[in-house]
Amino acid sequence: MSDSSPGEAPAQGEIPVREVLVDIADRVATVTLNRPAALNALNYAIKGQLLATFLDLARDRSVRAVVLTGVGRAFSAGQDLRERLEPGAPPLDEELTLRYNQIIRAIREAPQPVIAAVNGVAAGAGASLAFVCDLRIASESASFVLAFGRIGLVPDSGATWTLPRLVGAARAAELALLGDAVSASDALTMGLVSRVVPQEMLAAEAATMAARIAALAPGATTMTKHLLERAFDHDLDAALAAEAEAQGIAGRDPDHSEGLAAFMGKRAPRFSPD
Ligand code: LHQ
Repeated sequence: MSDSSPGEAPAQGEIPVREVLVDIADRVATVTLNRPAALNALNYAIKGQLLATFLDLARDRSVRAVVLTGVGRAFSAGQDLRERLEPGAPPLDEELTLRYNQIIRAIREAPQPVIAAVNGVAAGAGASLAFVCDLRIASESASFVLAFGRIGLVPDSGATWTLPRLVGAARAAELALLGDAVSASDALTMGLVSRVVPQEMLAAEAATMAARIAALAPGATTMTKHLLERAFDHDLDAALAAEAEAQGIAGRDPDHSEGLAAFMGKRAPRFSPD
């Protein structure tokens, strides 16, 4: 367990033996990338721990929201490029299939909404990680860099799928092909993030957002996440049908009765108490 917050070093006295720190409190999991000396570049250890963490969290129904962030001045600089130069480094298609793609799917398929609290630069697959989250908030010092082209690669880890959905085809093409850094304020303008806050406010902002989500009815929240994911793949008829099916399930959930009772009683609802 760690008390570290976005952009802050682990608590004094704590030995940062893990590349991914996980703190669970009040139904919220905070997952923190912890290789600050390498700008949280993604090596085998961090990728393995990140996948294991999200698979574990998916099974933990007491966790209702997840915050993903980084220690230090970066969210993540993407693939650890030094690791790519090691003898025996696997081919990139294998690396993606065995590691990155599984992490991306685990975040996407997680029952909990995942909030990226982008505390600094997010480059390459580090940007892709942020893009696949359900919500993105950024500190004023955050930036996004589609750095793939600079090293002769294509955007990966879902970025060719997520980015056009987030910012539209024209901006996605410019970001992917030119690879210019996008500042936090430009990211806000183009809808790549939904909020920008001063660095010192990022942890509190993410925690408040996560706590609000954690207080909602979990079944409906999970279904809302997954309905929104399908928004750009469905036609209207399919979306209406999917909403009706999900609403049928939500309507039979005791949390709906609790919500109605709370409204009528002019009190706050107590959804799915543990
Ligand atoms: C790093 C890295 C890094 C190792 C900074 N690795 N050490 C690729 C292949 C395989 C499969 C799947 O997918 C992918 C997708 C990708 O992610 S491709 C894109 C990989 N990432 C990049 O190309 C970004 C490389 N980094 C940068 O361009 C810069 O470092 C950024 C713009 C992130 C930050 O710039 P600065 O603020 O000027 O920091 P810096 O460059 O001085 O870096 C600080 C340290 O972090 C430095 O180490 P050192 O020992 O010299 O202090 C860097 O070497 C290290 N670092 N990124 N990806």
